[in-house]
Amino acid sequence: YKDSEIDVIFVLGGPGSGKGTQCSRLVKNYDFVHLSAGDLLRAEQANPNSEYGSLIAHYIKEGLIVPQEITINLLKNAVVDNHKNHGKTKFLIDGFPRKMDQAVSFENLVVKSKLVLYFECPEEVMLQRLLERGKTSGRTDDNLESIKKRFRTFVETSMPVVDYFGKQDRVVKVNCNQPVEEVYAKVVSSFNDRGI
Ligand code: UP5
Ligand code: MG
Repeated sequence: YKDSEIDVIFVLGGPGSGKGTQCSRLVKNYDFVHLSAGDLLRAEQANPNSEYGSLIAHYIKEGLIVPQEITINLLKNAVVDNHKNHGKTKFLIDGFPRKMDQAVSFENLVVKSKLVLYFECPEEVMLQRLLERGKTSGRTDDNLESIKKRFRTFVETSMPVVDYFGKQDRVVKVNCNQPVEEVYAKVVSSFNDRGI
């Protein structure tokens, strides 16, 4: 896609920082399509016809990044489908890219992101949220052991992506250790500032 054809916003932040929560709020007030890379991977994993089911299950439980070809393909198909068949032009891509190779490939293969929203949150806060959610989420990675691995992957592998975009002045950082409504208000005002 050309930059002018579709708008993509990457939504990044540690596990449990509130990416999904804020994206759900945003789609109510803006004409965005919300694409969560994690949700797409979980759906692919649950598809009995997929050849990647057991591979994805393993990576998610271990808090590791699934090989980029799989994730980029799922995202690209979702963007193209929404654009071609539903005329959608604005996308929130939640939880992606979380490794440098993905960032470079996606921007080369699909489109350059207009903005990166980064939710900053202390680990203790994210840990409490995820343990609480784990009581009912059914997610195989919402347990202490997997959560620790996810935190580690975030620090070692995903933060360099945020820093890379930061150096290009494309990141809006939002402190998300606050009630959902307050975080949301900050997101909206940062969008207003940037004419989104
Ligand atoms: N909550 C949210 N905001 C709150 C607030 N302001 N105050 C109080 N509570 C708040 O929120 C988490 C919980 O916190 C919820 O219970 C919520 O109510 C509460 P949520 O909005 O779900 O946070 P989110 O950041 O979306 O957390 P999530 O667990 O989804 O983040 P992850 O990044 O860990 O999960 P994701 O689904 O993106 O990825 C899962 C795995 O998939 C990865 O670990 C990886 O193995 C794999 N993956 C890849 O391999 N490649 C990819 O590109 C993407 C994923
Ligand atoms: Mg999420």
